[in-house]
Amino acid sequence: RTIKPLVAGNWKMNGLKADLAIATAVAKGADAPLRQAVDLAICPPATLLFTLTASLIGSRIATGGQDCSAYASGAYTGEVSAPMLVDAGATYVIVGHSERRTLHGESNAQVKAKAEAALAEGLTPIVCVGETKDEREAGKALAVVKKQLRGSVPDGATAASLVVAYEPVWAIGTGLTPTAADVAEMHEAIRAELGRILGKATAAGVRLLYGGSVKPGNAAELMNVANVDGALVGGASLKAEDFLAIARACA
Ligand code: G2H
Repeated sequence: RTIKPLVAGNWKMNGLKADLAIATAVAKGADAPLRQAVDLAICPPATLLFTLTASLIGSRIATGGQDCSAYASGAYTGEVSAPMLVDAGATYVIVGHSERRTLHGESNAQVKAKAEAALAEGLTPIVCVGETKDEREAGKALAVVKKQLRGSVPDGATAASLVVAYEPVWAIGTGLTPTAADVAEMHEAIRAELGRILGKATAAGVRLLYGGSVKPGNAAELMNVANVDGALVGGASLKAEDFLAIARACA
């Protein structure tokens, strides 16, 4: 591998104080060789971010938010801003997850504005893209994802300050995954499209994560696909052992 992989856990709307123990168990299980080979991050709900980050000091495991506002502060009830995530200790923030795009109607332009708000604060946005089942069956998967990239990749991103996650909507939380060949085709297309948007040299270093039903049982196959530089893990990140097994599959 020329790019150090990133395995990020997306806890989604799961996690109470008692679940801080999951992060502690991940930190305990992530030995030095694993941490040297793979960057690890946990994205808990915002309520746990400060405490969870503090509990990981010294572990070199990063944390992230699951979303951020496009605005830094102001009258936006219920929103969490990028400066707030930084203040709570975050390094990353997921933007444009399909659950935000679908359940909250977020457009590419909004996702881009959020990613730019993150970059402005020194946070690394994890920009999510992915096609629906209907779009894949209609043969439109590549076109849909390229359009999402053109609309939502932030201006001014560098290789180190941007992560892109390919999450086919039909694979999220369903136990279904694309074939290795489909992932390879998509990730190659994403790298090429990023090259057109950001320039080839930058695109070559951007980490491209696969997400959608990554489990210990399928991680090795998915993580060995060309242009897959890690994973965005939902359900399996709520079990320390499973999350660590997926990280080891990237090492
Ligand atoms: C996709 C993924 C994490 P899961 O949403 O972002 O979730 O691994 O549960 O499919």
